[in-house]
Amino acid sequence: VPATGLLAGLDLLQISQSGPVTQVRLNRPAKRNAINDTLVAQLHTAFVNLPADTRAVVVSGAGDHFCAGLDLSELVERDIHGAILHSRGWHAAFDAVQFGKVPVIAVLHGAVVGGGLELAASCQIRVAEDSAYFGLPEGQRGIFVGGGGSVRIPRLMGTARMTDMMLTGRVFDADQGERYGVVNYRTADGEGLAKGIALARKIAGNAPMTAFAVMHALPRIVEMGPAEGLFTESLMAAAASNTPEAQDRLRAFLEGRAGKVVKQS
Ligand code: 1HE
Repeated sequence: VPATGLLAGLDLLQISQSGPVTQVRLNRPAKRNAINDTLVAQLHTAFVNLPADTRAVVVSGAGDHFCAGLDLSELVERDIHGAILHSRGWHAAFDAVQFGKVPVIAVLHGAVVGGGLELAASCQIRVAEDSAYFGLPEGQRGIFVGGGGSVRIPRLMGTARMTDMMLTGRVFDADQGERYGVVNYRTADGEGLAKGIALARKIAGNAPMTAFAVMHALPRIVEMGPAEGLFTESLMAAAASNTPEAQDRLRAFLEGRAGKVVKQS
């Protein structure tokens, strides 16, 4: 069903809900979903105002490309202070994606470049169709990443690969994206959304507290020293296992009512 209220008023996004899964589609295909000030603000608004019963989000792009990155027509005429504030606005929006209420799956096709790759890197899981390709044309445009790319992208593909992309304009295809840690799942063209929704439904079937811990505790723990990380892990584990849902799930397994772990092809 289409979104209502505040979310329905976001004209550069197409937001719809199917049970626990909310879909957020960048909807500016004539400009290849380039992210202008309005779109970044609408992404921020959408992610802090997700419907209360949403348990997972799927982000995708309308048209032939996921996202062409920053809207270059808006880059002109910003002084240094304005440029810092602009970048900080992207940080706030993409933080709302990464550290919001529920996990986010990006479904990628066509160009996933510049700020589009920064948005994809803010999501917890990335699905790429055959057509997807990854670039950081900031180098060619005479600018630098400003949407969190220097923090998030090296954590996926490594600093050396990102440096190469930015210095030489190297573009990676979907297979390289998978090999280099950017892409979790690969599909044929036209099948990414179904895969993303299936994954979102799996996530929605798990305990929300576990999903929250994975989203919020894990990326922070990996940045900590080992002693702080282990201590934080213990606190998070204690909180997660003391929820009624965890107790129910543990009992269900012990009574033979829950699925076993099975090998997947
Ligand atoms: C745009 C943008 C854009 C398309 N800003 N208008 N990003 C880039 O450097 C990527 C620039 N875009 C491209 O390389 C290509 O457009 C694509 C490979 C993404 C798609 O190619 P194609 O042939 O399908 O489309 P097109 O004909 O190039 O573009 C269609 C229209 O979208 C055209 O406008 P029109 O009015 O002439 O129809 C393009 O001008 C427009 N368009 N991309 C503005 N990016 C927080 S810092 C982040 C820094 C960055 O992201 S830098 C990377 C910017």
